[in-house]
Amino acid sequence: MFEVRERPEMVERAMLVSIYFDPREEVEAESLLEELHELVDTLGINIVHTVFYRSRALHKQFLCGTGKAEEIIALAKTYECDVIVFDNSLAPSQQRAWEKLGDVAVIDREEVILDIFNRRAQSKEARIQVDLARMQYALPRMARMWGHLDREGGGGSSGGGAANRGMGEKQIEVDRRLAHTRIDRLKRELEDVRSQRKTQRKEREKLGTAHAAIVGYTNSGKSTLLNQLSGSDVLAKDMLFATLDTTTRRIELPDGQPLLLTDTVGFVRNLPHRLIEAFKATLEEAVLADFLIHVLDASSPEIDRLYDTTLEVLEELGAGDKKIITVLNKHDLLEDPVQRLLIENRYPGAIFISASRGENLDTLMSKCCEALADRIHKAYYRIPQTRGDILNLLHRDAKVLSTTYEENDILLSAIVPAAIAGKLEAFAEPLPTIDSPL
Ligand SMILES: Nc1nc2c(ncn2[C@@H]2O[C@H](COP(=O)(O)OP(=O)(O)OP(=O)(O)O)[C@@H](O)[C@H]2O)c(=O)[nH]1
Ligand SMILES: [Mg+2]
Repeated sequence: MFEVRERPEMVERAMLVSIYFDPREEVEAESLLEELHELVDTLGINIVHTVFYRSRALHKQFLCGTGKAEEIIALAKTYECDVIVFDNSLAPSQQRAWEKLGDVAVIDREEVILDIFNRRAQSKEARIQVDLARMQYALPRMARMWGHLDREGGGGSSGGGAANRGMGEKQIEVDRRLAHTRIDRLKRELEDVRSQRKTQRKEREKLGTAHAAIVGYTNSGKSTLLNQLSGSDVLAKDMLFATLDTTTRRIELPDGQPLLLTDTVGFVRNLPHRLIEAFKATLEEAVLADFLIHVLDASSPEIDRLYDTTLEVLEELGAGDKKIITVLNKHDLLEDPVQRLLIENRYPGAIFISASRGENLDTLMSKCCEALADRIHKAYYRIPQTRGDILNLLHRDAKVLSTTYEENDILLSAIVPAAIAGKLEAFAEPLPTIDSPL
């Protein structure tokens, strides 16, 4: 693959840095730093030191003052770090300034997340989306490559610097153009993915089956829940961003109604906006579902922040006003009854469950039925004339719109309430697209 940036192939020893400015940000910054720790762990990089620092003012070049920046670089040298990872988001110029100052690779939270996504992406769709986000991230940072070229060239010979600089400039121009071309191509490919998804969705809509999406913070237990409810085996693992592809499974609700359940990509605080943008094709499933199941890790001390993050991302996706069933997962890990009570009060109407142990899932299923209670949809059926029972049911509980006969079958279009859709599903036909009787 065409790489726009040069990076050390193997980074092994990392130093984490978080700089905050307002004392009121301290608690949040600290918990974000802990999460960065987990994210970097996920990449298999050793963390040998951490700097958590409050700067009294925001400095343009290094975020903090030059003196502190030099101190941080000296620490990185002492600990023999080959990469400094900032929790703060760094502008391309800041990243360059730090790398120049320390002669060490410098990345930020966004790049860490992009790297994790890059490793996890498997399907073609996920690959395109991750590649697009990475290219867009890399583009304004391409001048960094410059530095590398420059250093390499300038190393031995004096006087060769200018020529090398010229080559570097030319190279960067070529790379930029290539990057733009690639971004355009990825965008086109993504459009194709979107239209394929649209077609698939239309097929589903024709059958009128209800659809719910499982959303929530990464590692909250979404895939485990889908697996438990549908008996499938989506990878569910104690790691961040185990799932990058949506998986849809069909389950049956207690009232007999079928429900399509989609597992989605987990969210994280400060999820790079461009990743949300890039993953829109995948995340659209959440926007278009009839309702959402929000899985929260009730055992996390950060539960409120996890909750807020998910709602913020949903808002950003345009799914902020969806009907949401909140489940408080991992209740088996909640030992303190006071804590449990606090959570219960904080999230009225939410259901404590354990996805891994399969506990209280029947309550969740009833809630799903309730969520669909007032759902009606148009459907089209082919019913053998011998099935008087089904015909009676339709005439009694649905609104029949049209009836035609075809050999021994009756073709019917009707507006059907969710409660009886399950019983009729075996007779459902795709809605005819031409000469629709509806
Ligand atoms: N104790 C306990 N652990 C659980 C429960 N549900 C899930 N887990 C564990 O939590 C971890 C994450 O589960 P996943 O289902 O992969 O989480 P996810 O939300 O799909 O995560 P991403 O795909 O990374 O967003 C796994 O190790 C699960 O075994 C639960 O009810 N109790
Ligand atoms: Mg998952």
